[in-house]
Amino acid sequence: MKRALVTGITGQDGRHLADLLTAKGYQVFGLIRGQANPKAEMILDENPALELVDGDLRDLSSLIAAVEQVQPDEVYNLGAISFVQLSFKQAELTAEITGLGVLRMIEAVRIVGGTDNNPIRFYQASSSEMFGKVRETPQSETTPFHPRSPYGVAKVFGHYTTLNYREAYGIHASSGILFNHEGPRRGLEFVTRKITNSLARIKLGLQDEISLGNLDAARDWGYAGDYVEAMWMMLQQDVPDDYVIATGETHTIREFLDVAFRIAGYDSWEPFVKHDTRFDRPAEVDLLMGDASKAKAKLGWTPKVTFEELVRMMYESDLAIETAKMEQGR
Ligand code: NAP
Ligand code: G4F
Repeated sequence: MKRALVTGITGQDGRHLADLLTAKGYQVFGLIRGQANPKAEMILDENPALELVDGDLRDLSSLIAAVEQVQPDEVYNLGAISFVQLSFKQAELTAEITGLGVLRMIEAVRIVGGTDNNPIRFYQASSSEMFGKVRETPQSETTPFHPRSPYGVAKVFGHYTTLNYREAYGIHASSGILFNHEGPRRGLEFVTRKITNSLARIKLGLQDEISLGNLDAARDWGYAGDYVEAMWMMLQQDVPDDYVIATGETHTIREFLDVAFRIAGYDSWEPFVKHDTRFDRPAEVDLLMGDASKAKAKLGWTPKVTFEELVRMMYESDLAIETAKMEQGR
């Protein structure tokens, strides 16, 4: 039975990856931080086969202890402050966790190492935010980086740290440059889930409007369940490498609103959306669109869920959640 250690286990991707690896017969260990992390119960209910191990990406000795305890075949480093807007307000903490956290996690892998004939394989959750003010469209593995947020800057550090440990120490370390991926488990702070959840509440008469920032930014949005498969595929390759994972399609926030409100049975979203400058960013990433042809050729990976299917899945899930809450009087 293969053993995997996943950081960021309580996050959207950690939960999808735990399900995928468990279904593949892995024993999955999730790194959990804090004294009594409120999300621990929820993820254990969701996946009872999961085991939790204490640790924090700010604390190297806790990471070494976790790797020693688990003796993993594969480590997936998904833990981060992942909300770009928060990274502008807490830049130092973002550098500490999203940036230096990668160095600590891969250093723990280097120190513990695994056995000579079974060295630990490492996956780093890199991001399309690294492309920032994009130099070309679509963006591929060879597109230069120009990050536009403390989060993007920290991810560039983590990305090059992964590459450096691969070259310097021969670690089987791969980096997935993932474009935005969403789904019903997406945090409510991100724009897609904020829209589908607010829309469900509008439909049920619980809310009147949605306050949003820049509606003109365009993103390459895929489904998180498809994207965690690519993470696993990268670690099954003989040779570690970096891969862009994306759908190759881009849509603005306006287009997301068009599709979501149409699915919910409205002719127009304009009467329900108001602009709130609190959601504008000091520097914006205007357009992301990925070229995942390397992942298709080498990993055999392609996305399955379409943009419309994704929006529908998220809206229907939020409608069911909000209806259940309403019926329970919450
Ligand atoms: P997410 O839902 O925000 O989850 C972040 C996870 O990081 C949570 O489990 C959180 O744990 C954990 N974490 C935060 N600080 C930590 C610390 N000090 N020590 C250990 N763990 C810590 O993010 P996601 O959407 O699943 O994304 C997973 C990874 O992929 C992140 O690195 C993100 O930056 C990257 N990424 C995401 C996307 C995307 O579109 N989703 C695209 C490209 C890259 P708590 O619950 O305890 O806070
Ligand atoms: O949903 P977002 O917050 O995602 P963003 O900034 O693209 O970052 C996500 O994807 C990255 C991959 O490219 C990940 F690395 C990162 O961890 C995260 O998962 O914002 C998307 C767009 C932005 O242009 C933002 O300005 O939506 C715009 N937006 C407009 N109004 C808003 C809002 N974003 C949020 N969160 N909330 C708003 O009210």
